[in-house]
Amino acid sequence: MGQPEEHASGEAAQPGLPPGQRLQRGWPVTHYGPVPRFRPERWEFQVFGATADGLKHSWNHGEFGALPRSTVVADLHCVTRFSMLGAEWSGVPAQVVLDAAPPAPDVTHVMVWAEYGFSSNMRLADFAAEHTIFATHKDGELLTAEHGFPLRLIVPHLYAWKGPKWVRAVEYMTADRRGFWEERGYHNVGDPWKEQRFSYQEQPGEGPDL
Ligand SMILES: Nc1nc2c(c(=O)[nH]1)N[C@H]1C(S)=C(S)[C@@H](COP(=O)(O)O)O[C@H]1N2
Ligand SMILES: [Mo]
Repeated sequence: MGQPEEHASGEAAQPGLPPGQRLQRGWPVTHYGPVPRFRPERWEFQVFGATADGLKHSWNHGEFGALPRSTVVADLHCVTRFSMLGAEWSGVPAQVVLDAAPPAPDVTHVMVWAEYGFSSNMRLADFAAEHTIFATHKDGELLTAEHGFPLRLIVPHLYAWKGPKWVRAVEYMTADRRGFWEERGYHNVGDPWKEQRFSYQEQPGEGPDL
C-alpha cells in the first residue's frame, strides 16, 4: 500500500481527514513508557468486572488466537494531529469478545487495560462498534513490538489513545471511570470528528468529574 501524501496545511485536505489532522508519511511510534517484552507463557487475555455470569474469563495466547478473526480497513488519528488513513487491520473483533464473555445488562462502559497499567475507557457502544478490533496484524504483517505486538485495540472512530497497544484485559463497568490519558487532560469521549481532544472541552454528561 502506498504512503499518503503529506500536506503543508493543517486543514483537512483530503476526505477522511478529521479537522485539525494532517497525513503522516510512514507510521510513527507514539506511546508513554517502555515497550513490554512478550512472554507467551505468561500472557493471558482477561475479561473481568460486570460479566453476565459474574465470572472472570481468560484466554491464553493459543486460545485467543483460535477466536474468530476478521479484517477491517480503518484510520488512526493521534491527538497530536497526525493521521494514518486506510490501514488494513486484522485480528479478533471486539464483538467476538463480547459474545464469548457477555457483559451484564447494566454495563455502560468498558476499561481496556494494557501492560504496565495503561488503560483507556470508552462507552460500551464504542467498544461494540462493528469495526472495533483487537488487531494482531496491519496490512498483512504481524505487528511489531513498538506498535503493540502481540495485540492492540483499534477503535477507528475515536482518537488513537483509545486503542491500547499490548492490551491484556477488558473490564466491564456499570459506571464510567477515566483511563490513563482521560485522567491526564484528554477528552473522556475522544471523537476526532468533533475534535474532542482535551478534557476542558467536555460538556456536561460527557465524562465523570475530574
Ligand atoms: N499501551 C499503550 N497504548 C497506547 C499508547 C500508550 O501510551 N500506551 N498511546 C496511544 C496513542 S496516544 C497513540 S497515537 C497510538 C499510537 O500507535 P502507534 O505507536 O502504533 O502509531 O497508540 C495508543 N496506544
Ligand atoms: Mo496519540
